Amino acid sequence: MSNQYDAIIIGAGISGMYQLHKLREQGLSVKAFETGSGVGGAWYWNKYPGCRFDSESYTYGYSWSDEVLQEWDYKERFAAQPDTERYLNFVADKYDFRKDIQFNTRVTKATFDEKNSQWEVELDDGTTARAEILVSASGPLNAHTLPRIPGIDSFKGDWAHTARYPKEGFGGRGADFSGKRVGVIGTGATGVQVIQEVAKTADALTVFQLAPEWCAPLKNGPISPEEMKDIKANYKKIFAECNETFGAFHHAFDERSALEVSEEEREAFFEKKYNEPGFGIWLGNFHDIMTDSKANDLITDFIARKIRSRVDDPKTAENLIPKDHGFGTRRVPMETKYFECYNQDNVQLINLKETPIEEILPEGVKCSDAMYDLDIIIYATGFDAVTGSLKRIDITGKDGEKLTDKWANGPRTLLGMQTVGFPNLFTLVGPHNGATFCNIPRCIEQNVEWVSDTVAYMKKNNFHSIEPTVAAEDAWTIHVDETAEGTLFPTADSWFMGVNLNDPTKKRTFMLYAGGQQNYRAECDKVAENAYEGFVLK
Ligand code: NA7
Repeated sequence: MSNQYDAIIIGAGISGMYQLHKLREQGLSVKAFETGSGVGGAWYWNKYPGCRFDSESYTYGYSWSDEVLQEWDYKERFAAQPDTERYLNFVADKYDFRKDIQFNTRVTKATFDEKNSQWEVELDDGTTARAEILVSASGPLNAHTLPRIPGIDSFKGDWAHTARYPKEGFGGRGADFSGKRVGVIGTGATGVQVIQEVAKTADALTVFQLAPEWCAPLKNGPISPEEMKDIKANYKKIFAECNETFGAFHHAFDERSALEVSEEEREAFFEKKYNEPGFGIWLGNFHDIMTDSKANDLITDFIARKIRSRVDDPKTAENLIPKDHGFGTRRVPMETKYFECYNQDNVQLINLKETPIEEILPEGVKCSDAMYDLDIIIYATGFDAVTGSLKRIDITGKDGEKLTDKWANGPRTLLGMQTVGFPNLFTLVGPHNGATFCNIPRCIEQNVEWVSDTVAYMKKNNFHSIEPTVAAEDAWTIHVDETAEGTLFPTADSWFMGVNLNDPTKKRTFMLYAGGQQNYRAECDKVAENAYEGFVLK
């Protein structure tokens, strides 16, 4: 059986839901297919203890619905996962999204039918569906990766990757780990959130750390009803301010160089930023900390001193200080008393660079020097970032070309929205896209609106196919790489750089657009204003 639509959307997270809304507004027949049983994407899947925003809550929601803005109250400056999942369900209910979403359904295959200029998707229930427009809204951090450790399946206790953590916790105990010996593998943004939560109740928590991160304080706190009232009156201004900054966060880089101010002034500024809520220490710092290695050395040294001052045992402190990359060149995990966890008797840190994991046994984790018996293992080992969720679908474009083959040496795109040979396929928050390094809903709205306007333009002008030119794709791909070279990001291995030690086939290449979301937005607008220059419309 084949179901015919004007557009098919893969995924019903923040981007999929808004894309559904915008295309439905145009009177198109639209269907979204979602693997999960509910809406929310990342906020549906990531139910691990301690999961919450690093973006200020009131900058994160959809800006397109005044009703939602006025009806939803945030209780915390950085909302926890259950609140965000509730919020996204509230929006889905209000706009009756569910009637056009088929849940519990994975898109396994997508094939372009050149003759009819249509995509046919195959679903894991054995059915197919067709549409002229195919929008992937499958998320940049969705395809989770487990470590390649011998014996991983032999563990007899409870275990989960953070992105598939059981909703009710192990044994229905939520975040109560009393009486349990817990191991956490991975210390990125997720691992840090998990560790500080598990440390509160576990009898014993063993952290298996491959590489420490430059974490900084989140400074979460409540939002009072009065503050919320004020926020509601100022949403327009808040979103406009976000849209003026590099990453669409409510933090803008300081125009001064870290090198031009006196030592006292610099130290006082770093201290102020360290004590402010959110990403200000990273994205509201001196503008050159991300582009000039001398400026970066100064903030790196400041954060190292902070870690030393917060961790009692000097050897543990040194193990928690990154030695191979500067502050901010990888994603900065935001923490709440994270470093103080290591001063507790129930928490121990294992430096896997010194004593690597050899295997996982039924009783726990065996490192080169010792065996750690465990009841629970939590894998916070990250994702096949940005391209992973696309790679897991067997996507075939013109002339039988596979997307995985085309991107075998790294993605090639125009604006991170489309790739040559795959007409009418739009990749929201895809590789090379300005939305991927961003306070994500702010940039998702830009992505979705651009795609919606493009589809409307096609309909109005009776075009049935859109695809980049090879020259425009080459130019954008080179621009993405050159823009990254102007920053310090390529100096570190990270998921920004496509590095994932659990997937050795992945090439080291910059996956995002580092030119700032304002510039990205301007580039997209310019293309549309110039009748989609760089694209072939037929
Ligand atoms: P990340 O940031 O990719 O972190 C994964 C962590 O897991 C990181 O510390 C890895 O060390 C570690 N890891 C990965 N594989 C292994 C193995 N095999 N053994 C031990 N440790 C391992 O994922 P997160 O979920 O924390 O965050 C992803 C994004 O979600 C984050 O940036 C936010 O934007 C939201 P490594 O770094 O590879 O040395």
